[in-house]
Amino acid sequence: MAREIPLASDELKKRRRYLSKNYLETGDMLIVYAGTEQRLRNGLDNVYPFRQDSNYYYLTGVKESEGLLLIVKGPKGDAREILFVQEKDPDKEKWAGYRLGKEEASRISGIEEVYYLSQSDGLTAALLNQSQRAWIPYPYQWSISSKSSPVMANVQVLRDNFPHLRISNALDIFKLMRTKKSPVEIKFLKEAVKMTKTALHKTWRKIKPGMTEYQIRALVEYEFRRQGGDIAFNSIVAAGENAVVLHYVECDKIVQEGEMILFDVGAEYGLYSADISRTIPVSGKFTPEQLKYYKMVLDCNKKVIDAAKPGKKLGELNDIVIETLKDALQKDKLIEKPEDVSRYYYHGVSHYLGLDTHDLGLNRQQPLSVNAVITVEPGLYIKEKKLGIRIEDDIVIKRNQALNLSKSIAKEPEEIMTIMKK
Ligand SMILES: [Mn+2]
Repeated sequence: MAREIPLASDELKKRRRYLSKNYLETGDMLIVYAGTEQRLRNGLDNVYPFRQDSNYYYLTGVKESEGLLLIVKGPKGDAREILFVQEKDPDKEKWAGYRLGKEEASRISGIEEVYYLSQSDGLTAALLNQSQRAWIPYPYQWSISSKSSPVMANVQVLRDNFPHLRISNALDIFKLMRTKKSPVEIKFLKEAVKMTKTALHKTWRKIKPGMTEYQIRALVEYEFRRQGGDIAFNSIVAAGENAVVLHYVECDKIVQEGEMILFDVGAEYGLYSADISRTIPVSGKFTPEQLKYYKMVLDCNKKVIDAAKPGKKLGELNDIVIETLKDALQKDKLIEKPEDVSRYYYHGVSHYLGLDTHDLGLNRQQPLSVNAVITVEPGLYIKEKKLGIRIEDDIVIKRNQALNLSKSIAKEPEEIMTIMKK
């Protein structure tokens, strides 16, 4: 990741200070783990790819497996920040890679009190004994069967060993903070979107009938990596009727002349995710029927971007799509009753975007705030016509109007046809 600019420790300090000042009370302690520990595949020595926990990264800027962040709010309103990281170990580093060590982790995060993990149990227990409340992020939705997850195991350890503690879900804090993006975060998102644009436009020029979906996906992902980016989520390249499956990932079909291909892909840059959908004709030309439905979706996409302002709710934005499609599809005679629109459009139009593709954020009935970043992704899925269309942009909510980060990724039919001709 040669191109990645590290987060400035000033910004990280500001985030931690804001969090402890606004959300922690005296006697509170925040606990954030670096992520799920490196997990072995089938008990052998091959591990699953590690992804830093977004909240840990958001507060520390540290990219390394294991590790633990504690913030303890003291009696005078002061906040003690402690970071534990993996011990330097020249032998292990020869096999599994470089470890930051205390000095480097301190320099990146701006946290002065950094220790090795071997010291974490004793100090953490002592601090928990003095605290009244522990804030720890854990999934909102979990069932009995997900109790085996490492995060829930940690929550259970807290409950069993420190029964005096009140345990609160720190996601309630992170969702408020992470909803509003800073200029640095928007810069990262812009870069991720730019990489995605290059990947899509370059790939479209190479598409020919007879290729497979996975070959086309490989071209997109090659471009992400060539530019120093990563793959933010399982890329969707779905031709013909595969495009009506929202999270289609098999990608094993041969694409045919006359079909459309739906791309829902995103590069990740500095752990920030782009999320872009475009739908293009395999042969480089739309049929009149494809164009008719494509324009309905494009109309929805533009109406929602125009309407996206501070104070609007995601639920209201989705209503715009439903109303627009109800009218259009009734005129088209594809549906008789307005409520039948749900046969052809069956997801929400927006979600928050950031360190996670489906980012933490406020719920659908809470108003949008300035500097929130959301997707706008209306779709139309007509299985009987073997046609699925989605057009998705990534936008920043500004004071008066939305800033469309993906404005320059072609979505007008003429623009798409021009790119594909080259
Ligand atoms: Mn999306």
